[in-house]
Amino acid sequence: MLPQGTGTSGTARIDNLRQRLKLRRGRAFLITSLINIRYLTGFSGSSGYLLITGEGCYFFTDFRYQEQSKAEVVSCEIIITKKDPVGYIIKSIEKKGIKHLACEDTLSYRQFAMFSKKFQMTALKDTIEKIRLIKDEAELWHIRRAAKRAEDAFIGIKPQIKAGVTEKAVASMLEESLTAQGVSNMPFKVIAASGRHAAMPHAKPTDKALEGGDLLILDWGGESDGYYSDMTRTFLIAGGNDLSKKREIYDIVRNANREARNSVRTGQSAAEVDMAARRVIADAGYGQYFGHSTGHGVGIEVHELPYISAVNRKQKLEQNMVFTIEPGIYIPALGGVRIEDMVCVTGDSPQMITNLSRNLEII
Ligand SMILES: [Mn+2]
Repeated sequence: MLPQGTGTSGTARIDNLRQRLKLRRGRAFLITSLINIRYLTGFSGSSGYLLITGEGCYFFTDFRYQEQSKAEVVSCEIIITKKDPVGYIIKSIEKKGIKHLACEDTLSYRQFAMFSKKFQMTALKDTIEKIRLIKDEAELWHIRRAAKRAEDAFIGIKPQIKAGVTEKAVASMLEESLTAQGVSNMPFKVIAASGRHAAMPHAKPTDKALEGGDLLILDWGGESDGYYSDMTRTFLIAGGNDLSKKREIYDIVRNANREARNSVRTGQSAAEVDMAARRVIADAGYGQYFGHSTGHGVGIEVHELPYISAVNRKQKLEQNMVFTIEPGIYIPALGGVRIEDMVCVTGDSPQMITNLSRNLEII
């Protein structure tokens, strides 16, 4: 199923990390984020610590994961901890002659305090997250498959979305359809927001039935082997009258989405992509109704680097970064529109990961 020779091995990722860290004797990096541990080693369990030294790589877990870690963890020595894993790990790190220990800045304060008693500590921010920014071919393959599953899941239930059906029913149909497509772990609960609820970017589905003239925002994601996708489409429910403002904001958001996608190229800043979308909406007079940033990275987390926001001037886009473009306009009482796509940065124009039509559909 996977393309061959794609460089997805944990060895390559750990080597890459070690090169960046330039660990000297007596120094090590302790990784505690399970998501980063999964990225580096393949371990998918719920308890583990990863220690990288200049020479070696050590994965600590407890007896529950003895067999699983043997099957999953590549290129690390596996150490099964006894009771009190942190105490055990501290002793083991001391034995290696480590004096300076770097940790991730997400380490809990309680554990930070325990390690601080024995080691000189440094907290590192986003070290592995920055490596995760650039997707390799195997990762892109899974992200594309996740998006395909999400689109197929939607196409399967689309005929059943119509006036009279509740938001909750739409959301649960789509979730069942995602499961049927092979999605085993949804990135988030499906958002189905209609009518005035569509003015809330992250509304929870309710018992409200879809009514003629409602804008319906559907935001959903797929998954493939731990990699996620994320997309949003907005529909108009057939019926109702005086739809001119709804059509107007739809066209503006669609133009903003297109302008932002057209601005994606290697070397461009994330802030410029945000501005490309924001300019269209502000020029049309709706700037105050677009209160969130334009996008976010997607991979083994559904929200990860890079953040496509106006403040992210220093983040330059590079080949094989994957993120969303999701401008929106939300007007209290009227409703809202969001059109969210996923792109992969490629040279001067991005490759689209999501492909469902962006034309206004009346259903
Ligand atoms: Mn999103």
